[in-house]
Amino acid sequence: MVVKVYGPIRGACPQRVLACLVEFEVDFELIHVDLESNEHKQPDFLQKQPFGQVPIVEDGDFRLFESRAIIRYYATKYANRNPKIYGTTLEDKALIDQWLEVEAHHFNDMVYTIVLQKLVIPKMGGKTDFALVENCEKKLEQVFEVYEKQLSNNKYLAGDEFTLADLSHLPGIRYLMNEAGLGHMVKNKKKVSLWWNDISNRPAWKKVMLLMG
Ligand SMILES: N[C@@H](CCC(=O)N[C@@H](CS)C(=O)NCC(=O)O)C(=O)O
Repeated sequence: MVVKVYGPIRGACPQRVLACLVEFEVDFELIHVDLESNEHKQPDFLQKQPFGQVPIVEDGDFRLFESRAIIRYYATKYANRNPKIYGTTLEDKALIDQWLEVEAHHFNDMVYTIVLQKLVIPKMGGKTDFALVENCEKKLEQVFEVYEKQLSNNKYLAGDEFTLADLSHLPGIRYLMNEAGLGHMVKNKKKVSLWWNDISNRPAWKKVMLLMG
């Protein structure tokens, strides 16, 4: 069964899902959703995703939104293909979930606001709130300090295996390194930088990057 993934390939949240599907060798079809023409706010789309956001997956009759719920679903569904990516014990899973929550609430909240303020708002003719950007960059720096410490004692965020917690950071860090012009935040931290080099060189992520073109 080919999984349908709705979303633009450039979107960070769709990329999180694609990285996971490629890791698990799940066949998918990407269905482009044009955010610029507000396709995601039209009644047809809102019927599938009531908040008008991407991504959504359709797997036969089963439909799911929220990128982190989607990656947990596929990591559980295909656990036999890569058991370590979402842990094999209750405690491993709990630690992976802990770092997934850190990614969603400490890391992503800051990256999302920075990208919105620096890239999206000006494109729509609005003005960047530079004080807000500065505040987010300060908070993000603190997050990276925590990561530096964690990665000094562990190869990956949740231990010595690559997990969903690491995977979930790929799209956000890619934005920071590229469009947001904040690559120094990663490169200045020895362990974070090594970690990024490692996870961004995984064949699955490279395939997603090829799709992005
Ligand atoms: N928590 C959601 C966030 C989804 C989200 O913010 N998607 C963005 C693209 S990465 C979007 O649809 N933006 C357009 C909008 O919110 O109107 C998830 O992880 O799936």
